[in-house]
This record gives sequence, C-alpha cells and structure tokens, in this order.
Amino acid sequence: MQNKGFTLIEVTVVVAILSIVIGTLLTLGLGIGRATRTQGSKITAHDDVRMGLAFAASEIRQASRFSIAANNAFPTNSLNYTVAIDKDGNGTAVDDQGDLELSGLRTLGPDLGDANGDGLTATQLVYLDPTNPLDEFRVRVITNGLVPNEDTNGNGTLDAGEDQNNNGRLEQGVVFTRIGRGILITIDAQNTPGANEIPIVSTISELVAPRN
Ligand SMILES: [Ca+2]
Ligand SMILES: [Ca+2]
Ligand SMILES: [Ca+2]
Ligand SMILES: [Ca+2]
Repeated sequence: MQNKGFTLIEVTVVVAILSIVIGTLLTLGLGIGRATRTQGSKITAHDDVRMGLAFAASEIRQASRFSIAANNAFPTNSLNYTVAIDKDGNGTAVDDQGDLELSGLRTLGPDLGDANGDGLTATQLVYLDPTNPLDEFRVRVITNGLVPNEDTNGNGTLDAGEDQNNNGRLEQGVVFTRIGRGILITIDAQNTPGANEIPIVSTISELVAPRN
C-alpha cells in the first residue's frame, strides 16, 4: 500500500525552509521599521535647526551691532541684542529727529531659566523680549530639539564625560561667535529614533551681519 503522507524528512525540510523565510521577512520588516524611524529623526532634527537658524538670522540682520558688542562676551550660547523697530508708527525705524528707534533688550538662547514655565530648559531654544507690550510676544519657543550644551567646562572641546549623546562629537546646542562684523550662528538639534538608540544630530551654521 502506497503512503500518500509526508515523510519526517520532508516535513523537517519544509519547516526549516519556512523558518528561514519567516526569519528573513521579520528581519527585513524590522530593518525597514528602523530605517523609517531613522529617516523621521533626520527630518525632524533638520527641521529644528532650519527653523532655529531662520529665526536667529532674521533677528540678527535687524539687530543693532552696538547692542551686540555691548551686551555679549563671545562666543556665547545666549545672544543679547536690540533691533531696529518702528516705535512711533511713522513707517520706518527712525523717529522724526532722524534717530534710529530700537526695541528693548532681547535674548536668543536655550531656555535655561524656563521663562515659559513648561519644564523644558536646555533642549528648548527661545526668544525673550521682556519689554514687548504684548504678553504673547515676550517668550516664544523657536524649537524644542536643541542638543543640551555638552561643553560643561566651556573650553570649546570634547572632554571625558561630556559626550552626553554618545556620538563622539561635541555639541553646544546654540553658539554665537563674532567673526569680523558678522555673527556666526551654529545650531545643533537632535532626535532619537527609538529607545536605546543614539540620537540623530543635525548641525547648521550661517554667518549673518547686523544691518544697524
Ligand atoms: Ca519710526
Ligand atoms: Ca521652557
Ligand atoms: Ca569641554
Ligand atoms: Ca555629542
């Protein structure tokens, strides 16, 4: 009588092949999931630095260079400055005597003092304009992805114990450096793809010259 069933060897071979196929599909799926998360983190970190730079550059372009020189020691993580504004509403940033009209002192940097009370400090880039007549413009969040300043001893280089995000590089979050008549803005933002993974860091720099 002919046996129409499978032999043990046949079943074993089929099970082995299925295990390999399922294992490969799972690995592939995990790989795709990870690649998607990594890509998402790259985009988020890049958006954060771009938003930060766009805001900082537009502020510094309008800033008074005298206010920058008088209120900062470079390099600095927090920039203090005033900008030309039309205070008397005559359409330009000068008054009827022809004098430049300036805002109150503004600050751009990490929210170390938690000015907006949301609990986010070193990771939050904020703009402070404490003399703005409108409440809602006194504190503004520019981005929440800032890398906390790793340079705890402030020497500008990476020392033992400073690399908090374990990527082998020194990030300072936001740094303003004076170069000639311009201010070099450097911003580092990061986003972590998943638990126990090294954050993806995006860094951007631009030299901007104050016009006033
Ligand atoms: Ca004016
Ligand atoms: Ca805050
Ligand atoms: Ca250091
Ligand atoms: Ca680092």
